[in-house]
Amino acid sequence: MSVALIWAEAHDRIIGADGGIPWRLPEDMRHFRAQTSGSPVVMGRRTWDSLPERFRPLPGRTNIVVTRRADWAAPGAEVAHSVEDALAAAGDADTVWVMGGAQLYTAALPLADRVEVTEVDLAVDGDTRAPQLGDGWTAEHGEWLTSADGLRYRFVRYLR
Ligand code: NAP
Ligand code: VY7
Repeated sequence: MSVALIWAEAHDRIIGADGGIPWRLPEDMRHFRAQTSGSPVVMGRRTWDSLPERFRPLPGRTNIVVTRRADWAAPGAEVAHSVEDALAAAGDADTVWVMGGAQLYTAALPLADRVEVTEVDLAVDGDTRAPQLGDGWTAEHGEWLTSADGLRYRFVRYLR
């Protein structure tokens, strides 16, 4: 099984603010949906809470939520109490996607062989940052693109 991480980051690796994502980039949401469709997704409980209710669970994917709370449950969510439990819940899927947030990325990074980063060319305040990948990764950089709103972004794939 491949363990893949996927996030979108602004300048200074900012990925979140006040429990949400501090920009709107529909092109990235489509990229996220296309990448993860048909595969299990693993997320931290705060990221589950950040999804608008009408998108929970994310359709077409087994949604596995990691929490330390013994009594936590939500309709459409499979509960796991560690990253290892979450990967076991993913069964024999080819790829399991860790979709955030920062706590989950940090916990899953040692197990990951692939990271899909959307770089957003935006300086924005936030309170949550993506982890630094460290050495040993090979990067493939996509071309810079411009969204319908005028925001510049590109897709970068890291493999090891
Ligand atoms: P998070 O990683 O989504 O969730 C943290 C929670 O996960 C913890 O409070 C705990 O839940 C549980 N948890 C963490 N580590 C655990 C472990 N080892 N074992 C068991 N449970 C564990 O939270 P976050 O780091 O604060 O990230 C949320 C922010 O990131 C939001 O602003 C969100 O919008 C943003 N985000 C951005 C992107 C992006 O691509 N830009 C993607 C996803 C999320 P309990 O408290 O229930 O025990
Ligand atoms: C998380 C949403 C958040 C707010 C409103 C709608 C990359 C992203 C994430 C996480 C962007 C989100 C959504 C978007 C996905 C839709 C459902 C509605 C779907 C990540 N690169 N970008 N993120 N949804 N982990 N990595 O926007 O979701 O997939 O069906």
